[in-house]
Amino acid sequence: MNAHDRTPFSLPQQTGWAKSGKQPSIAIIGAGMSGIAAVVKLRKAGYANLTVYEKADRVGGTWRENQYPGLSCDVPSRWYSFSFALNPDWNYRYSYGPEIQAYMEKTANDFGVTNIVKFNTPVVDLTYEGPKWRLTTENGDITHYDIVISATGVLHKPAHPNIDGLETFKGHMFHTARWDHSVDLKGKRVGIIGTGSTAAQIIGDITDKVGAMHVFQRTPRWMVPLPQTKYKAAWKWLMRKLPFLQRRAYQFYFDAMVNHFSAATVGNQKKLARIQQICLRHLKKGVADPELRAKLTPDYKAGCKRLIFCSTFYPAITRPNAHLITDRIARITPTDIETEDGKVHELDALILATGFDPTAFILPTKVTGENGADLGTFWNGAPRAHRAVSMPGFPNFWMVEGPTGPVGNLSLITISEYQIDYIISMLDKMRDEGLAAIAPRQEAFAAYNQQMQERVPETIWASGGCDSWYIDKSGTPNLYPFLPTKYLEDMHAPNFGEYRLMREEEIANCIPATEEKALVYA
Ligand code: NA7
Repeated sequence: MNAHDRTPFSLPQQTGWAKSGKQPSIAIIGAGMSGIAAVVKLRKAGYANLTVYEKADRVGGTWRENQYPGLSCDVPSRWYSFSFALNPDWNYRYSYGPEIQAYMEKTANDFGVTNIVKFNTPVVDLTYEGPKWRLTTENGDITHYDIVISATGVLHKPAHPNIDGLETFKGHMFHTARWDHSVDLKGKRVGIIGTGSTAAQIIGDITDKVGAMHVFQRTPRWMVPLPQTKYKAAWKWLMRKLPFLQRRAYQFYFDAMVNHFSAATVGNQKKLARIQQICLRHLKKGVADPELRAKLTPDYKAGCKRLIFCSTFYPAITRPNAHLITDRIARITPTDIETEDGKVHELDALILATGFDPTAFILPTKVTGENGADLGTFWNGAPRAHRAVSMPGFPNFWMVEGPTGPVGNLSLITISEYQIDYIISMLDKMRDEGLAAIAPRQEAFAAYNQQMQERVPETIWASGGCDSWYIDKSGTPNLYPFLPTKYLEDMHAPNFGEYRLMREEEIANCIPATEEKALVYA
């Protein structure tokens, strides 16, 4: 069956939640892009008993949280769209943050998602009481669900640098994901630590407005120019009148990014060399001063760290008020940053563009699976999942954008949608066969991850000679090492042999009952 075409919900006369004559109760954690897509797709598939928990007061996830100047998406808008809500009205080929946030909110409203979200309600604890999950919110409310879907996103926990004296700084200081809009940076001496995608966009946007921009670079980055275009009204009209053009455009960008950038990162040396040439040409064209250019030239291969798509950084860093500092930071004092060469850089404001904890996923929510297994301990700083969506020992717990899924220069919306379809296939299986729980088999999980582990050395993330946030405590990149199209094909047709398909009797036999469980099922 095509995973995108679902039959309406029907009740089989078997065991499990289906037998009770009810729909499964499903908790979705997170009202960002993945959470919105999950609600829309689950409903379309006939699963309507849905509750979304959101820690903040609005939908949008990363697009709600990140509000820094210059914020934009480096994946083309026509692909960075929900397949069920293509948008003829995108204003730019690469959308800016506020427009994407507005699109997220509009989609959530149009598809009736917003009204089932419990806002300002962080989930602090999830405990498996087979076959249900006990969900506890920060304010102490407890509810039991048949299914939990974690849609918390990947990069949401800001990483703060461990630099001597950081906390003593007396000027304005904030992480890029917690932008302080009350601070007017106009004319100020601004420092920024980090030169990733976020920093590049900020530097490109604000350098001409601030007094001085001090960029503290630990590692230079490869940058591809971003071919930005503003769409004309006539083009939007055409897209609206001929929706197949939107689908064509979606597919065009999908193919272009996967065939070039993804192919390069997973081992196509020719394409990789071509990307490096593009970056070098961009750098040469953008930075005339050989000394500055040398400082901005990475000593590792393009694609090893996530490629930056940005055309505003080089014009900004070459401005007279911009200063690229490559000496290591020695310490931070109340008024300045001192570098190891002994120089003192006085600052009014300090921006921490130091990225995120990529190993958090749903953590710090405490997740306890079968027999008391703790998810944080199970991952131990190197998160792994079966097909990026589930873990052995955590039945009926599914992740969207979980560990080892394809990320990088691609539309995560597409990946999320396939993962949600896959999860729906699992629910259909439960419904059709009256199952009480599903979890991946330990051996299937191990074999899947072993296969990835063996392929990883061929990727540029492992062989490119760099350190990056892709590499976790295991010392290897925590990424899908094949072409994303392979992942999507595999996700299209689940192999149920990889899973423990459990009936209620089996669960009662292996899960220790708790007092609360006794109450719930009394
Ligand atoms: P990134 O890509 O993780 O970049 C973080 C930057 O901060 C990077 O340049 C780091 O240098 C630098 N950094 C981190 N810690 C320190 C310390 N202690 N001292 C100096 N410099 C430091 O985060 P972004 O927010 O730019 O991008 C995150 C993702 O968001 C991006 O990949 C897209 O998917 C969207 P390093 O390179 O480690 O030497």
